[in-house]
Amino acid sequence: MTRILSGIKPTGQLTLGNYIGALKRFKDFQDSGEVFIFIADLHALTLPIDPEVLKENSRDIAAFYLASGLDPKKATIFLQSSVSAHAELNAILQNYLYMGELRRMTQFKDKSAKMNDNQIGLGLFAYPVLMASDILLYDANIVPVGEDQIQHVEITRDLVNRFNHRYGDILVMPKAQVNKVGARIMSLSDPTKKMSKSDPKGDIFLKDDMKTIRKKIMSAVTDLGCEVKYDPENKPGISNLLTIYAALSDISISEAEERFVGFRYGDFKKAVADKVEEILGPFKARYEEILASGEYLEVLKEGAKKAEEIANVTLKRVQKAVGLLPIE
Ligand code: ATP
Ligand code: LTN
Repeated sequence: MTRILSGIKPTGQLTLGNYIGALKRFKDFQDSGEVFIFIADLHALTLPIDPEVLKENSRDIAAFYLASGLDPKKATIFLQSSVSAHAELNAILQNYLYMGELRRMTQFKDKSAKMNDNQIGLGLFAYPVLMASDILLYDANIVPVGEDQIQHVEITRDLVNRFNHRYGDILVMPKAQVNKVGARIMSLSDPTKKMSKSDPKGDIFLKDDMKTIRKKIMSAVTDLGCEVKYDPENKPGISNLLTIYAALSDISISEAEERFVGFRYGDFKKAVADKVEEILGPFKARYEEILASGEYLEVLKEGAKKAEEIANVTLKRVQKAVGLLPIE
């Protein structure tokens, strides 16, 4: 059976970009494969974060996972830090990715750009090693992510080739899978930049109230001209809104374009706001309920048990392959 794995790091409040690029899609896999969805809390430590904020963000993501339609009977939902095999595999795999290739990672370059060497933690630099460990522990075949994470899955693939070449057929080759529509949602205030939870300008947060969300959409930056047309180069603002509408309606960009022929920008924005409200309204209500009930705690406990069983099998296989002496 196909294994699907993905995670979100609890570094900040989740955005509409996280919802469209990742969260919304996870449930689609749970009837056709074995799904592992986790909260990448160890990854959240790669940049300074307040402990209380980290805890709150982690709870939020757990509740958002359940609100998105993930069913804990079908999908294994867990915290990265509660399965120690992630850290143990990391300790082995860090020897099979090299400084030169890690230094070329776009995420590392972006996040470290404004820091000097005495501020950049080793974890930020070695981020892809832990991410590779997350993926490889579960023999994942498919990794659904937004566009920005493709590079990290690619370096995981390089690692698999290198490792298997040396030790035989030990690790399973994963593949990134990105959305056809909405792999990169842009900021509403600067549509040339990714909507990102750690750079919250022009973001729609999933925890914003509906009124605020509508206001943000109505004041989104648009472009010269008056035609609602998909043209990311010349009309990045309108193209971004069209992408949001199409992704949330599960239609193609050209179908979305057809719906808005002859619309003024203002009316088009109102239709986008209505669509966002139609989808996020019930989703947010479910999230509130789940958070208040505390049911996510039991889900995370059960998830950790199931995840651990599978992860430990892979860990043993890797330990044996590299020559760590088995004593059982
Ligand atoms: P940070 O700002 O802390 O780097 P982020 O908002 O980029 O965070 P991640 O935790 O890195 O969020 O991403 C969770 C998932 O959401 C990943 O699969 C990522 O590719 C996806 N994602 C993040 N931002 C967007 C976006 N703007 N459009 C589409 N997908 C996105
Ligand atoms: N790096 C990812 C979060 C993440 C992840 C993973 C995604 C950590 N480990 C394994 C997929 C598979 C991010 O920033 N979104």
